[in-house]
Parts: sequence; structure tokens; C-alpha cells
Amino acid sequence: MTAETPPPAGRAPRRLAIRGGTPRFASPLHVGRPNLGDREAFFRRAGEAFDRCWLTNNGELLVEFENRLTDILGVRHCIAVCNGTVALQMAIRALELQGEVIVPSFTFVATVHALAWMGLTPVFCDIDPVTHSLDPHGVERCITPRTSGIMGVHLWGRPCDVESLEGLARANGLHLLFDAAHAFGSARRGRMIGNFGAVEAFSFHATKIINTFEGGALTTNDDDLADRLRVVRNFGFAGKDFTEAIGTNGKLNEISAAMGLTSLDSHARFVAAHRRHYETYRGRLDGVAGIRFMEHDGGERGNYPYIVIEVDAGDGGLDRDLLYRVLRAENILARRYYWPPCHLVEPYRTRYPEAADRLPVTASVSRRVLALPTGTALAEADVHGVCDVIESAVAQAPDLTAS
Ligand code: T4K
Repeated sequence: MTAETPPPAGRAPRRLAIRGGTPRFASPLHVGRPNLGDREAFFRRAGEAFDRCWLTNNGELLVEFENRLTDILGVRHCIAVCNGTVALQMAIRALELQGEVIVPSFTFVATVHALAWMGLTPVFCDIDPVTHSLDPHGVERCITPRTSGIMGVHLWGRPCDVESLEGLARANGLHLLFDAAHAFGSARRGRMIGNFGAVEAFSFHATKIINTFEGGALTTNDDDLADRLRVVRNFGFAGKDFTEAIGTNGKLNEISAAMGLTSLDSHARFVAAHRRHYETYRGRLDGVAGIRFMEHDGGERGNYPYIVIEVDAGDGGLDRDLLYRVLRAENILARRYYWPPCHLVEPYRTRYPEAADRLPVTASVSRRVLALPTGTALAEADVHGVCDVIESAVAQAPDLTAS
């Protein structure tokens, strides 16, 4: 719950903080405030790890966490790991990707870094303007004789067009994998994310819908690949003494697994809170000049991890960066996820200057996108407070823009 400075009764409009008024919120509202489960349950589990004197390396809590993930996702194998970035690197290693991999530029930079870290060439592909994920027609145009894989990202928890990507991968003999960092608990046509492509990589970072402080997981329905991933996770060891491949340390420790299990206990409550906030924001802001919502498919199971709007100065609206500054002044710490897009940050900007020519949708979406605070730490009244500020800022758009 956030301490809120109430607007003075009966007097309107209040002066925006960017123009010298008092910030609407006395303490900051965050995007990515962790969803916290039951404190007692977490400490009880952590205590059990102490009692067993078993802190990592396939501990009981890890095994329980993996089993619960496997059940929830309806997938054959789940390999919990230390973070989502390492999950991606392990997937790339286990699939033996080479050369070029097609990937969106409109994503968190870890998606692309994972490829570059493994010595691969990311080939940036444009996105669909509605879903913000890979445009299959663009993917087709990016395929060359050097392409070995396609890495889709289920951005904002909204699944990619997996059927089209599967078709392209099959037709061209490519590996298909997904960065599912945002998508734990989402489904595509009734099938849980975690079951698509060769392998999917989740993040359980503190800012994600369920968290293990830092952590992640790989899921696959391929038994051989699962075996390889387990070997890669543990330095390449197959048994106790001999390695059989290059491996890394991708293990998730018991305290993180305790947090993961505790998060899962409250998963339904977390998603319900995120969905409620999404609906409140939409109810308030749909129709406000220059604001467009990232749509979720209400008929599909979704997890609503982010509140994403596109902000357009046309049609009487406000410029995105101006609205961002207005909100920050009010202690509403919105984020420009994902701006700048990956092809415009180093080293990709210098390595692949030509990428900008084929990414018009990425360019325009990344200039307009804004993520608003959400999560269980936010009260319904906070959401209304954010909407009041946005409405008021848009109403004052001409003055704000001129000053
Ligand atoms: N692929 C995608 C598509 C991803 O989004 C990510 C991670 C990955 C791959 C890689 O997964 P991991 O290796 O991280 O498991 C944050 C997270 O650090 C990152 O995990 C996440 N995506 C990304 C979208 O967001 P920053 O640089 O924006 O984090 P930061 O420190 O600014 O925190 C975000 C907000 O959350 C702030 O307003 C403060 C608040 N916060 C954060 C933490 C950690 C809290 O209130 N409490 C906390 O404990 O990257």
C-alpha cells in the first residue's frame, strides 16, 4: 500500500508536480515491485533447508519446485536455473545453435545478449504492431543459409504467433526457442506457454509475476534435450567425476526454491491482482486522447504482468517522454520498456547499423511505449491516482507541450 497525498477536496484542477505542485504520491509507485507470498511459509521452508544443511545442488526444495512447475505447465521437463539470462544461454548451448539467429530487437536486452554471449549473430526482425512480438512475415525475410534458429519472445506475457513460427522453423529446418521471461502462467489456444518450440526459458527475477529473488527455468517436452540441459546446468557433469560437455553453473539454490514455492502458493492471487489492475486502468484510460492499450486476449489464459500503453502526441495527446516526466515528478515511476530497442544500443548499434532499415514498427512502438505501475503492492486507489494524473496531463497537453 502506498502513502498517497490526497488531492485538496473541492478544488480542481490540482497543479501537476512538474509545474511545481505537490507530488500525487508521497512514496514512489514502481513497475516491477515484487509480488511477495506468505512470509511465514517462506521462512518455514528456508528453515527446513537450514535443518537439512542442504543449500543447493538438487536439494529437496528445488525438486519440489520443479515438480510443481511441471504440473502447472503440463510439460514433461522443467529445469530450474539461477536466472533467465543463463537459461537462454543454456538453451542456445544445448541446441548447438550456430551462425545467425532471428530475434526481435523490441525486447529486454538480455534476450539478445544471450545470443551474442554465445558467439552468435542476432538478426533483428520487426514486430507485429498489435502484439509487439515477432512478425512471421518479417522472420521469413530474415532467413538466410546461415540461419540456425528463431528466438521468439512472448512479450508482456502475450504469446507469440507460435503456429506461424513453428511452420517457418519446420519448413526451413531451423530450431525454434522462446524467451518466455514474461509469460509464466499464460496459454496459447489452451496450451500453457512452456510447451512450444524445442525449449522455452522463463525468468523468475524479483520483478516477474512469480519470483525466486533471481531465477528461471527451462521447459521442454524433448527427453534428450532435457538430459543435455541438466548436464549443462551442472558444469557439464553427467556423473560425479567426468564432464561430457562444456557446462556452466546454472543451478538454483534452496532459498530461491523456497521463494519460488511460496510464490506458487499465491500465484492465482498475484495474477488476479495484475488482471484487476489492467482492467481498472483500461476502464479509466480507454478513450483518453493519444493512449492505446496493449491488448490481452481476454478469452485466453493470461498473466497480465505489465500494464503497457502506447502514447501518441497526435489527436490531442501528449508526447510519451513528456508524459513519462510528468509521471516521474508525481512519484509514479513508469518505465519506457523497451526503449531504446536493442539494435540501437551497443554493441549492436555499431555492429549492425543496417538493422534500423528493416525495423520501422520497432522504431515507432519503442518511441511510444510506456509501462505503468502494477502488481500486488499497488492498491486499487493507487491505480486510480495514476489514471487521475494521466487524464489531467492529457487535458493540459497543449500547455505542457508549449512550456
Ligand atoms: N528476457 C526478457 C524479455 C526479460 O524481460 C528479462 C528480464 C530477461 C530475459 C532476463 O531474465 P533475468 O536474467 O533477469 O532472470 C528488470 C529486471 O532486472 C529484469 O529481470 C527484467 N527482465 C527487466 C524487464 O526488468 P531493470 O533494469 O528494469 O530493473 P530495475 O532494477 O530498474 O527494477 C525495475 C523496477 O522494479 C524498479 O522500479 C524497482 C522495482 N524493484 C526491483 C527490484 C529488483 C523493486 O521494487 N524491488 C526489487 O527487489 O531490469
